[in-house]
Amino acid sequence: MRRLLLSLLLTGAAALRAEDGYRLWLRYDRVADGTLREAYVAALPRIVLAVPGPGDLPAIAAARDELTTGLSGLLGTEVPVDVDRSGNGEPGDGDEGFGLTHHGRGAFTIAANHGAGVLYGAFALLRRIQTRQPISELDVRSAPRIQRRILDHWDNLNGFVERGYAGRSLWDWFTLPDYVDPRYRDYARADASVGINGVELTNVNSDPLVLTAPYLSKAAALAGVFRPYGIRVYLTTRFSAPIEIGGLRTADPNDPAVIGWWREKADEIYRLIPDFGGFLVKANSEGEPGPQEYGRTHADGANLLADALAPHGGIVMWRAFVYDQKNTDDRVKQAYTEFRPLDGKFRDNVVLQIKNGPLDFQPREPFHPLFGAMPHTALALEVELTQEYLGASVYLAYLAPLFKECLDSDTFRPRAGSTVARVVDGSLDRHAVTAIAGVANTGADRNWTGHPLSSSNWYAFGRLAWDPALGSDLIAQEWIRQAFSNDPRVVGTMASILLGSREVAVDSSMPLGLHHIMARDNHYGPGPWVTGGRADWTAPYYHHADASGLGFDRTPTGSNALAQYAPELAAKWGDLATCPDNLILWFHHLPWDYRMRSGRTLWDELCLDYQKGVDEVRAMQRQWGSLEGAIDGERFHHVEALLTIEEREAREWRDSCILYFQQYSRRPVPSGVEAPGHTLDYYESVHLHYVPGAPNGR
Ligand code: BDP
Repeated sequence: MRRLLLSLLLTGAAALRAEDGYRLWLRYDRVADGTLREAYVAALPRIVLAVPGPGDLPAIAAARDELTTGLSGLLGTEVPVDVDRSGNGEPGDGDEGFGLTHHGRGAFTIAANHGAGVLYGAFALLRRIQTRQPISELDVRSAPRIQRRILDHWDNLNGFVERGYAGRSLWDWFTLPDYVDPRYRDYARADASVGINGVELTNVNSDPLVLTAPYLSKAAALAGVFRPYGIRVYLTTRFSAPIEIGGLRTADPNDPAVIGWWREKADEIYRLIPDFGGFLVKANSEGEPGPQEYGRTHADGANLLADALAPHGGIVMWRAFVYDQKNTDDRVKQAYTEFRPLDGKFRDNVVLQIKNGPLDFQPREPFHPLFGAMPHTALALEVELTQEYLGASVYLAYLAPLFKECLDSDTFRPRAGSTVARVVDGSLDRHAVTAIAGVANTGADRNWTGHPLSSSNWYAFGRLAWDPALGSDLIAQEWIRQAFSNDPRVVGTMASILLGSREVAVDSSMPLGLHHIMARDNHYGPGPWVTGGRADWTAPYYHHADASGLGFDRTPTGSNALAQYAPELAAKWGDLATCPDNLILWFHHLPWDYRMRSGRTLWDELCLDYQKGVDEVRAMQRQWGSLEGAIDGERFHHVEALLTIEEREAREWRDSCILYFQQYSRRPVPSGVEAPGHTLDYYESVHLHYVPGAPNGR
């Protein structure tokens, strides 16, 4: 009896062991089921890393280290790891692919053409064991569908992370390059474990200082830590850098001195960082300088940098997030208008980097029309992992469904089946470079991403970048099993919470295709009343609430943004009978009494959607509550508290938006919607100070 009690206590203690989240999905805790553990041990008498030819030693060492740490944790035994350079093993797959083969009782082989593939194979094997999949008789191959899988860190040199909600920057620029925080290596391990092979270190609103010699040597130190993990470093560049740090009088892309300056700068960078990835550029957007100041095009600007990088194999990721307050056309149309005529005018080593939607990372947008409009240009997808418009690191929002929504969208160009994923992975138009970027959600918080569940977005981004065909559900389950538990009840409950969470965020903040009605500057919380300043940063610009109804008319009677899509989509979204409810107010201005599919009026539906958002958060709270005791207390209580905030704020969104729109609808709130907690005046007066990640602080 005493022994039973003791063992119960011990199991309980193990289950409830404090977890601060630092280990992410690389926890490598012992496989508790003895039979299963023995089966893994039996299948792994030794591991052979088969990689032909010499070289790649750091990557192979990294793979070996990870296997040693991982397997001794998971299996409690040392598995010998040998390297076979003979080239006799199974061939690998491309530069980064790998094969995992188990030949009966013999060795387990991880085969690849290069070190990076071996490393990815090692992580894949560890993932299999961590998620309790069988490995005996295994024979699988895997290779990434997209070449450059990059995290963009919007980190400033002063340590502040723009739109970062997980603390200060991971990069301690001040002490680099002398002090190299061991955390940089753990960061690289996490990236490599999901196949991320590029790290763009700095904010798109760029500080030219990063291109000066002292900072380049700091970047080089980071590149040195990342290199064994197959990761290249990229930097943002400020277009006016030749003036600011080069002492030139112009940054005109046609000026010979400017051309020479960039060439020399590229040479200098490559002397320090021989495998430097390239530049990410935000130009002529939101006040950033660019080629248009000199009467040149975006292509001229991009090609200037591309030519400087080309001799070294570097690329330019030129951002299509471009709009101008002086342009009176619908903001969501402006990037297409600007860039489409430039199709085919970019160098081969330029990738045009396009946000998933045409506005700006809203909770829901249709895909960006440029994905179907530039067959002669390499196009990269940019998604935002950091939850700028989805409740910072306070709301629970698993974003794989959002990323997938874009990747799986059919552009219908040139024909049906031409999904964004196929545009981005190059299978449609075969470009020299393919790339995908995620705006990172990491920071110096102990658990890396602030909300204990939002490292799932980091994980999901990497997995989808490797293979856009993977399902959100599978990815969620993998992550839960590794980051939390293999207990089927935990996996099932948590997966159900994660998979629904993005839709909850939509329902509770911007349902039915509403967009850009958040608070000014910090983008946190409701702000349908935000006016003043530049029009395209106000809310009424987007919701068009008036006595006649609500929504942005983007059909031919309005801005006709629809015309930027293939005729199949223009027809589908333009017709109220076929436009899905979740985009209806994105494309249409509808009367308050418009009959929705549900049979309810638009007004009633809107109110009930906001109520649904609140109810759904409460349902998540109940589901989460059922996990108490099944997962560690530290993370359990952290999420529990954040859900309490999310529920309170879902009520604020509901009450303030309903009261605000009611001024125009002049209709009673339908039954089933709870009474508001405060008056509209109160909500409009709420001013949050120092929301993390807000560039202006207040
Ligand atoms: C907006 C952010 C801003 C970024 C900008 C961008 O509010 O902080 O600089 O996107 O992507 O959503 O350049």
